[in-house]
Amino acid sequence: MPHDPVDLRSDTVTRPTPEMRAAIADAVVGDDVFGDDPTVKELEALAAELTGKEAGLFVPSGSMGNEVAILAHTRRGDEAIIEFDSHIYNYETAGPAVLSGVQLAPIKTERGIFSVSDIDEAIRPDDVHEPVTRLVCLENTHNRKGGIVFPLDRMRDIREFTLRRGLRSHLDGARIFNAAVVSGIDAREYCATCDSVMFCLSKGLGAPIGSMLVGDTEFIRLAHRYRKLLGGGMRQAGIIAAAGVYALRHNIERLAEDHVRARRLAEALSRIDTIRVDLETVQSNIIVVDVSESGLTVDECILLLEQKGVLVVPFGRTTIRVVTHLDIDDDDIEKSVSVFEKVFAKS
Ligand code: TLP
Repeated sequence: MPHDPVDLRSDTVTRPTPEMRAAIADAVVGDDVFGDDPTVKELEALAAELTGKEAGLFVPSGSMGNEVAILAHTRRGDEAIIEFDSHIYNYETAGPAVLSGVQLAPIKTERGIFSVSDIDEAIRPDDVHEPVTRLVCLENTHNRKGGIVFPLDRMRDIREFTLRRGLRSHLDGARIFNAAVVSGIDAREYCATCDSVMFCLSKGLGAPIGSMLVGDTEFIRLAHRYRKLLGGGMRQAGIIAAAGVYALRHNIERLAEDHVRARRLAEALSRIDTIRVDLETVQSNIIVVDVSESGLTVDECILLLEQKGVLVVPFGRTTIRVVTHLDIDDDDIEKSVSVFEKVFAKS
């Protein structure tokens, strides 16, 4: 019998554990569009509490959470300042342009962390020819930059600046609990630096479906309307919210295990001569591997790794991404190291 492959494509691939499935089976449900689902309400209250915000909204996906936030913060013709390699700019199928009529002003950075002066330079003057700068979006941890943590003091500086300049701010915190666990800083501290935060239940936290949007009561009231507009009003959603409640109660602290395994794997990969890993960026559960010196294309690398039982994804023209998560154990790390060593051995 061939073994299951080691699936390092994303932390989205986790499957609910028997305990989480039991929580799903026992969920008390109602029609959430009527506001009747107690489990959804419990999840929204718990998300608000853990992020230090007034209110929460359960959304089907992280992308919908980000797009609902942009709809709620902006008007057509506005501009939002954002990092060049961010998820919103690269992977949400031009959602801000299509849904909000908002233009993005991307800032290029080396490691995903921009500064107050970067924002200052990107702000538009009050000129009839130009869009109105309305919103700043941050991402923490930063996916394409290898799971790097946006430092809290930098986020606080940005908060002080955006408030002073009358700008709104949104945090794509799909993996904000990874950032909190890496740094030992309460997620509330990070979330206090932005008006709204989206975080995912369906990534490292191990739930099958769903993300949360949190912010003040007025923002969430508006977001609720936009979620409905996008078709995100769900009925007996307590079935999936129960997995989210379980994830928030049981799976936050254990993210540290994913980080230790990612670090171990990254260090082993960095010792292979034909590939490159920037160990500085390996702070959480994501590793970006540069294969440009391997003599193989990204597609060839992926195929060879897959044939030997390790799944990864392409992540640019010369890089692949490797992600640790709840379903990856120490044996999987050992197996992955030996497969990478074979595939990338100098011929
Ligand atoms: N990221 C996915 C892919 O879409 C790339 C992944 O495998 O990492 N923000 C960030 C920072 C994300 O990484 C993702 C998903 C999202 C938002 C969107 O979440 P979903 O997939 O639930 O829409």
